[in-house]
Amino acid sequence: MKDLLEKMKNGDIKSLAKLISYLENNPEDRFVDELPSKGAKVIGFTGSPGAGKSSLVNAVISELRKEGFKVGVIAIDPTSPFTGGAFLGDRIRMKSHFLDDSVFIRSMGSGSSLGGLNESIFDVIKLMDAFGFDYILIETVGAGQSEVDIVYVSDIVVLVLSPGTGDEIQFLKSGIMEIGDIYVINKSDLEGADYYKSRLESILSLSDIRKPIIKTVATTGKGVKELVFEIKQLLDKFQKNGEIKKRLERRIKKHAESILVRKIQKSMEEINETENLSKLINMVIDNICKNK
Ligand SMILES: Nc1nc2c(ncn2[C@@H]2O[C@H](COP(=O)(O)OP(=O)(O)OP(=O)(O)O)[C@@H](O)[C@H]2O)c(=O)[nH]1
Ligand SMILES: [Mg+2]
Repeated sequence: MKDLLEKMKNGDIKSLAKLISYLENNPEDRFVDELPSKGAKVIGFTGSPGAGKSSLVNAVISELRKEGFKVGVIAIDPTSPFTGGAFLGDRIRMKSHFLDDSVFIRSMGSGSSLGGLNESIFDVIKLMDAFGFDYILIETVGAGQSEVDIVYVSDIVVLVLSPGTGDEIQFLKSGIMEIGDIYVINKSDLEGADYYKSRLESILSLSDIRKPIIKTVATTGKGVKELVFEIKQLLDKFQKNGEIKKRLERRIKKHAESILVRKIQKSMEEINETENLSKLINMVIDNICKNK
């Protein structure tokens, strides 16, 4: 383990991959907590299935690479039968970066305890940060709870929309609109993109939401430079006004919560007390303290 860590710190990407696998199987081992942060920026990409998240992440990687940044990518790999094909699609859309040593793409299963995200995502982010990636891009599944939970792991959330889908109404109802810090209207080469943008603006003004809206064509890279610029501007603003720190604290709390929930669930399975509520609670607490 020490060996792997040393190698990883020296930029060995295979050791990073091995450590991630180890962590996924041994969440109790907290060695990552000792690793110092190198200040990687975590950007979440969320939105409807097929909106173009993978294509956009791919284009953002290209833009960041042009500027010499190292980029780590986490693609949440859906285990649901409805979206089972998406993972392969994600990898195919990002394949132009497979031979680039400064880009590392990792898939992760979607979780059960923490909504749509796997608990180990927190540690994978820490490892990627310690490895020295400047940016860590996370793509969510595009359906369900992972959309909402992305907010707990990201410094900034990019919400990817596409014209003609009507999903903005759905997002508004489910609170997803609020978690987006930047809205992207992708597929803006399609007919109706301008109409979609003005409709979006009027819906947002009714809800008093004021966020940057950027039009992109992920497949050609159009608008992506502007998006990256906007991301950097916002990161800078959030750094100065304390928002990044607040979000990091929220991330740590959520991580602690997910570890505790898992411990509680495990204890519950081990204890056969069902008659007395207080006794059960005390036994679970004792058990957790004992197995700390
Ligand atoms: N015309 C057009 N097509 C696009 C654009 N961006 C992506 N697409 C296409 O839209 C389809 C879905 O793109 P993906 O990038 O896989 O979308 P996604 O949101 O990652 O999809 P899931 O991961 O399956 O939810 C693909 O056929 C892309 O080529 C765009 O800007 N314009
Ligand atoms: Mg995708």
